[in-house]
Amino acid sequence: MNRTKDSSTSLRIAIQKSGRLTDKTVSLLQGIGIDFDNYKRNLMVKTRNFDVELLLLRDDDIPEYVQDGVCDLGFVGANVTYESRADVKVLRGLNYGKCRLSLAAPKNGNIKTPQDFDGKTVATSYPNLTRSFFEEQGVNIKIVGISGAVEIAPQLEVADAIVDLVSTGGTLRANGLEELDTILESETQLIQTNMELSPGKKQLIEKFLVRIDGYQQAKKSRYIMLNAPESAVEDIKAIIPSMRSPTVVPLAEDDMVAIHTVIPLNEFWVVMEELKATGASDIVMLPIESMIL
Ligand code: PRT
Ligand code: ZN
Repeated sequence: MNRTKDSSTSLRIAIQKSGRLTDKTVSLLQGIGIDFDNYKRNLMVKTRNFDVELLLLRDDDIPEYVQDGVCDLGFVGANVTYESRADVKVLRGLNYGKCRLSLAAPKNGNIKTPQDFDGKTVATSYPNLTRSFFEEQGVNIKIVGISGAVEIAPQLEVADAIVDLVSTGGTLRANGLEELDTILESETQLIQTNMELSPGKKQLIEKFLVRIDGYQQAKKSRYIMLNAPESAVEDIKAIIPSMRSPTVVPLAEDDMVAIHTVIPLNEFWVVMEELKATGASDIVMLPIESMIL
């Protein structure tokens, strides 16, 4: 079946109106050059310089809006998309809004493994993911659907244990619960409708993805500049895990050069220490706005 719902040429993108994902999603969109304002007051905003309309929604509604083609793309947590079972394509994992959907039970109780859940009552806002997990384990549970404050359910004796999102684990600890196993590792994803899109929209999505990839790469990288004796250049090249060969520029001072290159952020401190040992000095690290490879 060739389902089509493609009345306009602008890409329509769903983002969370107000919540944990909003600021980072808005920063990402602005970081890839999509210009808009008033997103806090309106449900739909037009962008100025890219043919995109943003629809501001509750996160729970996003997978379905994308599935039905009301929106072409959406930014939403994997936890929400997988729980919804919406028929959508995942285009990118976006490395923010990270959390995990975990099993937890009272610390001083006798539930310690998924098998110990057999015959127990489990409170969760994620009944579908919870049911599938326990079915796969061959464990019989009763689910109590709760939409908020799931972690107090055991204290209220509404349930024996819970399945909920965890990021630092602070909420579980504060409620005397122990994390036992993980059902899903989640992050914000860019999802796309499976409805047939016009060639114009497909092209826009391609452009959009190139920008997102550049933005993501830039976030993980730093531009570094340093001065060094010319005699150390070969040693320095061996240390720097550069994308390509670094730029080496002679300095006015005799036998000194400036070296510029890009390195992965997570290698900066180790690389910096090794560089200093070669005689490098004046090492400067700068964030990068975007990077098109
Ligand atoms: O109003 P709307 O429906 O749009 O928003 P919401 O209230 O349903 O969701 P929101 O804004 O709270 O979260 C949006 C998304 O952020 C989630 O769907 C996840 O993908 C992601 N995310 C990342 C989290 C967390 N981390 C998180 N820690 N969502 C919720 N939590 C909650 C969790 O439910 C628990 O109550 O934080 C508490 C645990 O946190 P820690 O740090 O104490 O472990
Ligand atoms: Zn929600």
